[in-house]
Amino acid sequence: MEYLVIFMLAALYVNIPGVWCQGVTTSTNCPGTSQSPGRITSPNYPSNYLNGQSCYWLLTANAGAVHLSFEHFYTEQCCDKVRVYDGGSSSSSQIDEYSGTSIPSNLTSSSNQMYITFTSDGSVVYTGFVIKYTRSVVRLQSGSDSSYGRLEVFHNNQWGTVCDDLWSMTNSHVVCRQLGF
Ligand SMILES: [Ca+2]
Repeated sequence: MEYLVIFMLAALYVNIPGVWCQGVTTSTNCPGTSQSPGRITSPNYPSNYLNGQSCYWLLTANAGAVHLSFEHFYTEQCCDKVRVYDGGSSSSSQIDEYSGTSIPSNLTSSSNQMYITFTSDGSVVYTGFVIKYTRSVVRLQSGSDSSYGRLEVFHNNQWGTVCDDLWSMTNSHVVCRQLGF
């Protein structure tokens, strides 16, 4: 009986592979924009951001990758831009640049860091954006776009590919949901 109880307690603390976990730290030069865990916003959100903003956010996962999903997006199309970089600074490779009203698709970094910037010009302001972030232990690599690629899993401190023996559509659906599709 004692063994059973110990086993059950141990099971509660086992890290189930493939679930989303917290474990991402943020640093920013724009105070108040990462006030709740797992979420960053444009300055003043839900009110309009200000003119002349130049913000950055550095997201660092303790292991694995950083996954972003955009919940809200409204900036001036021509002139107020969010840029996302696949790494720890603006000299890392730029994944894309976003402005306007379309919600960008989900993104996963290839290392454990993601760098985001927001700049606004001297006129016309809107509500800006809300981005949710999580640590991810799965990622797609070498695909032609963000929804296609070779599946990799973070395990024992390194990324590895997944053996496709016995791989099923159900497995694919689970991974797709984990990646936010
Ligand atoms: Ca503007």
